[in-house]
Amino acid sequence: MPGKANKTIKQEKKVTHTYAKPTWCPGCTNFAIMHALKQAMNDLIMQGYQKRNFVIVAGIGCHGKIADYLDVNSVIALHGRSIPLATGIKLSNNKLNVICHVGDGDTYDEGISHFIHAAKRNADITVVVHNNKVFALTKGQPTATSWFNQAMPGIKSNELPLNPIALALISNATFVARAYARKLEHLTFILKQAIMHRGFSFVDVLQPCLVFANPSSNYDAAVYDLQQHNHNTSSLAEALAKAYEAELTNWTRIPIGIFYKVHRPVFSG
Ligand SMILES: Cc1ncc(C[n+]2csc(CCOP(=O)(O)OP(=O)(O)O)c2C)c(N)n1
Ligand SMILES: [Mg+2]
Repeated sequence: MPGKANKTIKQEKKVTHTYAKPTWCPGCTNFAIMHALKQAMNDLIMQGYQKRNFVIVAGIGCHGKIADYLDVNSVIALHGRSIPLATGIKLSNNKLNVICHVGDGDTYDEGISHFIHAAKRNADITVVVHNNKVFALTKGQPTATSWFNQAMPGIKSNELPLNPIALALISNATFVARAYARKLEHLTFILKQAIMHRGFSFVDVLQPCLVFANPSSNYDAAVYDLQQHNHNTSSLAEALAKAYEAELTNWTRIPIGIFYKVHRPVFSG
């Protein structure tokens, strides 16, 4: 029956889950990011994107397991090296939509120079950082974004946290956004915008780790959507000012959404 055959093909085109059993902790906010990514890809497939063109490049860490749980092309890179691998994959086949799912330790510690240079050269990839402010898989060491004096098992961070949004902006990234794992609809929207962007798109996702690094502020009450507050996404000055709002208000007001979006020629080798 032609109708039945069509339905089968349509279902196969959608992104779904693999048979791998998730080993994330119960209630881990990585589940929400995985759900949002799946939804974002399926929405884009409805708009004409092809499932076979999505490639996830994951880092090493709790976040990286996302690659095992979704049935799309994926590769898990060496710790800190997802971004150069993703850049190479995109250069080898321009049709691909290459999405890095990486950790804060992975990206803002081990792989920080790759992050800066990929942004600077406008590599045509998407980088989604699961920013839980901790090396979670190795059980709770501080990363570059850990809070000042963040208590962790056996160790304390006594450094001021890095500001990833400001770092992306001064590195000349052409799409800079922040999302929050518990604002699922918004996160899905931002992931879609990032994937659709031509050039280096970056999303820092606030991803509370329930075991090793509870946020020192109440994200739920503090986040607000920049796109509901007349933010001008083409102004670097406005983006930089907003990039510091969370720090300057002691994380009582946290802008989420698109800080900056411009177009520049992409890196083509
Ligand atoms: C080159 C290298 N250095 C260190 C490690 C050990 N290591 C494995 S997972 C991990 C923590 C990753 O933290 P993050 O990137 O923040 O991811 P999360 O587990 O928090 O999602 C570390 C340090 C490694 N595998 N390779
Ligand atoms: Mg982490």
